[in-house]
Amino acid sequence: MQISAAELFAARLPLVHEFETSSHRKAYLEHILVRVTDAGGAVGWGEIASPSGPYYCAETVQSCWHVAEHHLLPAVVGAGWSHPGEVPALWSKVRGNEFAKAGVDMACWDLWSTATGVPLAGALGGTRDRVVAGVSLGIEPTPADLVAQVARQVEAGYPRVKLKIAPGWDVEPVRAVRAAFPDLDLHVDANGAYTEDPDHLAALRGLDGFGLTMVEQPFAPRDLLAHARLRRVLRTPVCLDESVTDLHDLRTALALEAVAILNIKVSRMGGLTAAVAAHDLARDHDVPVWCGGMHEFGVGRAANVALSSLPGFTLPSDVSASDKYYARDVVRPPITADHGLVDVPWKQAGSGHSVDEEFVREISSRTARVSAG
Ligand code: OSB
Ligand code: MG
Repeated sequence: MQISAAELFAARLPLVHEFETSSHRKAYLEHILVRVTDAGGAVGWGEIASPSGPYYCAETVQSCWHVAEHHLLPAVVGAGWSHPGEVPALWSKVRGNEFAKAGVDMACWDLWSTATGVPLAGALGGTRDRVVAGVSLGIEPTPADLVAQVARQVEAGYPRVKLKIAPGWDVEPVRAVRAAFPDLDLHVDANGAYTEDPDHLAALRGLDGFGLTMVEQPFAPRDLLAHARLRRVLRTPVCLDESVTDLHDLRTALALEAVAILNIKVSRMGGLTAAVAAHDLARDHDVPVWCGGMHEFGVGRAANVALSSLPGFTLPSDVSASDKYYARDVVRPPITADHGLVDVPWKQAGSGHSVDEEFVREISSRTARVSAG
């Protein structure tokens, strides 16, 4: 396989409901869509779902654009490869920049599975027909607002809800949600906002009695030792997100016993190739995994669904329907959920969703093209 040209689109979609995390608040998202073509005219799409600012990780939309245009695509365009698993080796000299890598890696998987006529889920080693979807809810003005948001999602059929927490927004809102929904599969995600200060540890201990499925990324990404220590004092399983950006991180976390559950994000791991490898390693260590999201548009969302069909993804994934976030998605059909279940498209080659290219061009403020020669 040989990619003859690649295009980048900085595409913007408004969010149907503003989303607030421990670090910031947003009303629309701008993601970079990657379109690759081979000499035969086959097309593959990927999504660089970086947040705009460097708060979740060090990358930004601008840094991803730069790295994709000047470092990743020049390494890939014109190069020969026979399986997408070989693609990351083409940019092995580029350190970090996982979100940028993920979008290009994803486009190559989509191209290859489309061109060879296999469903993306099958190409990745998936086995499930349907994926259980969970939703992620941001910080709301009051606990009552949050309970109302949870009620909406439970009514929509989602069986698992994750709540963003931050110091000052933890025990009280979780108590309110738990009181309203005693049996709901509920977990919390702190995006690294806590430290081992006594106040913070008291709040984390205060969450331990609510029967949460996990507490996700309480401490800073590099602080694996604090996560290992917390595991020894909490009953609630500790899940890692930001801490694990590659297989080395995961091996270290496993050796330190800092991880009970792993959130695998295609973006954070640098692509589908790495995400599958992380799944395999976690599975070898009996660590359950689930697929996290970055509020992906349909391109990245479809890749998340395909990935979630692998056998180690035994916990609900953040693969809610497109319409939870966007009134109109960039793919046709959009991703839909029925009673919290998303069908894995096994009948079509590739991701099973085609990109509405006219719409993508309409919502893009910037494009770039890299071609061979
Ligand atoms: O930590 O999981 C996270 C969104 C932006 C940054 C970090 C996170 C998230 C989510 C998104 O929770 C969930 C989704 O895409 O459905
Ligand atoms: Mg998270």
